[in-house]
Amino acid sequence: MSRLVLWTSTRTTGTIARLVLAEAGLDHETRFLALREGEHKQPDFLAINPKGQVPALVLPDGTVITENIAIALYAGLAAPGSGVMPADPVGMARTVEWLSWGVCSIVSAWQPRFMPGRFTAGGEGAEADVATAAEERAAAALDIAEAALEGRETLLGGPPTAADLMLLFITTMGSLLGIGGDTPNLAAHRERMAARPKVAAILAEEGLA
Ligand SMILES: N[C@@H](CCC(=O)N[C@@H](CS)C(=O)NCC(=O)O)C(=O)O
Repeated sequence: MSRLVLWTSTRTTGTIARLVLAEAGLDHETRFLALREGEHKQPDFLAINPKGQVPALVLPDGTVITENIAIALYAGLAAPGSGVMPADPVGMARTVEWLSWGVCSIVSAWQPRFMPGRFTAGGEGAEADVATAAEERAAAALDIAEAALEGRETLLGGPPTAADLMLLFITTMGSLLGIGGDTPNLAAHRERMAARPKVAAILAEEGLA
């Protein structure tokens, strides 16, 4: 294998890694798994990523990198001029700060919204309460990004980074599902990011345009 291989699934957090690799300009092959069919839990894929999750990036020497933040760091260092990960220490720290916010405060916070039964022992109305609380937590976190974008085109105020790509994914999914991401600055940010040619192509392919 001489190219990078990205294992992903459409309309999942694997899309973030797809966007990052594309904007980094790293030559790679994209392989899709059907999560609904459980392909990510089959032995062949578990041998690649024992977590049974996408994204997973396989390097030509067989090294496997999982977790969006790690993949973004790899892409930034492998394609230093691309800007997906700023080279200055503060810029890099800020980018990782936003990436971590995206994974922990939004993507993870949303999970109980979609599978409330996994987060409560039950009782009348418990699942609805869990789902509502999840949505409220994520909405409060999205307000942080809305405020940060006041008077700025990107989260760091400079060229777009991996953090902006993650935010684009979050607000695209949030808007699609009606659970946030449509406040003025977030909507304008999404529109700007979605107009980038490589981003637009991926969003169109995944039915997210
Ligand atoms: N912390 C991971 C999250 C990865 C993740 O949750 N992937 C989901 C797709 S949205 C997945 O593969 N879920 C299948 C499962 O956990 O069974 C990251 O940021 O990459």
